[in-house]
Amino acid sequence: MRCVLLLLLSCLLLGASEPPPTSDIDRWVSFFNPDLYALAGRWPATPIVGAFDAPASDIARDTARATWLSLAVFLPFLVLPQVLLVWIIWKFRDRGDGRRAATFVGNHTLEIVWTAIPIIALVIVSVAIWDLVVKTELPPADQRRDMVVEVRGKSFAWDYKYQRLGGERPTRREDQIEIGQDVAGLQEPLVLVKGRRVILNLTSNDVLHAWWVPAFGVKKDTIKGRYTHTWFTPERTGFFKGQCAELCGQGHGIMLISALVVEEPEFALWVELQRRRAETVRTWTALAAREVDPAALDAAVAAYLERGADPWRLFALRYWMASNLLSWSRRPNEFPRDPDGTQATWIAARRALLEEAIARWQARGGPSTGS
Ligand SMILES: [Cu+2]
Repeated sequence: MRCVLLLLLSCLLLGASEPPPTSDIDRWVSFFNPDLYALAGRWPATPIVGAFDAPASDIARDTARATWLSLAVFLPFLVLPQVLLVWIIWKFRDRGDGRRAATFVGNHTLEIVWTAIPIIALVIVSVAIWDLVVKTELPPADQRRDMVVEVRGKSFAWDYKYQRLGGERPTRREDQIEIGQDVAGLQEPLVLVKGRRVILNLTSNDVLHAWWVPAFGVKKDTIKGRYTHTWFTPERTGFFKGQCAELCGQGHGIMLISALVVEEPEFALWVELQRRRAETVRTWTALAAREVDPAALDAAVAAYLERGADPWRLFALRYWMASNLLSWSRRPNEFPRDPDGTQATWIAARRALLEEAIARWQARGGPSTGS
């Protein structure tokens, strides 16, 4: 009865009508962090795209449009003089008939024309991009429903703190999620909601960095000791890559950024997973040991489940162990290989150990026999 009530409560909280996707752990791990599946080797394989070909935010869309307009207006200024130059060189070439080149000094009409035309071009572009300039320089007036994230650059990774999740629900203290690098030190993606404006407050722990995701159309320096700000509204779901855009040291080239834009129900699921994450650390410590001690694993699983064994908590435990194992297995130098095993079999074996520990806990009768 208690489990059913907890499940109903979870469903209400999540706005979902279905039980948690317990049987589909791998799909959700890959959904929330595609980089973990991107490559069998060390480096994430998803490319950085989207500045002009597939903008994914309001700012990026407007920036792409402004860039194409500028190009269309200013390209003739690049092309026309070159065409004229080639034509004049050919037309007035030395024909060997002794004619001398004519010289001119000053032509007011010509000077007025070649001053006026660029001014008109600049005015056309300025008028067209005025709204975008204002939008990117002035903070949004009404931020009550916005997501607010603190972005912290450090050599050579990014930490994120969700100061506000945004949307209709007020953000509770436990919802102030902090993410950054996972158990294996791999950069975690920033997770955003389609259609929900996000305000980034950026700073740095050390040197200058710059948070740049081309598909969102924003690039902002992070500076130690002060905050810079930028904002945009993601308009497409998907996985978008970027990277540090301020030369910051030896690891600058691998200071990658990934951002995942999801719909509201998936974001609610992600929040629920994050809220339970810290509680899974003990189980992970037991499961990641070179030699798993079944007693220690049983104790860790019991400690976690005794605080609540509803399907969402079980889902969160399985999710984080699957995610951690996958990430951990991508450390080729430190990966604890079985003598004759592969990473996949190692992952499967560890997940089987977890399932056995859960089964033993359930066989013991759950919370009532745990104490
Ligand atoms: Cu850098």
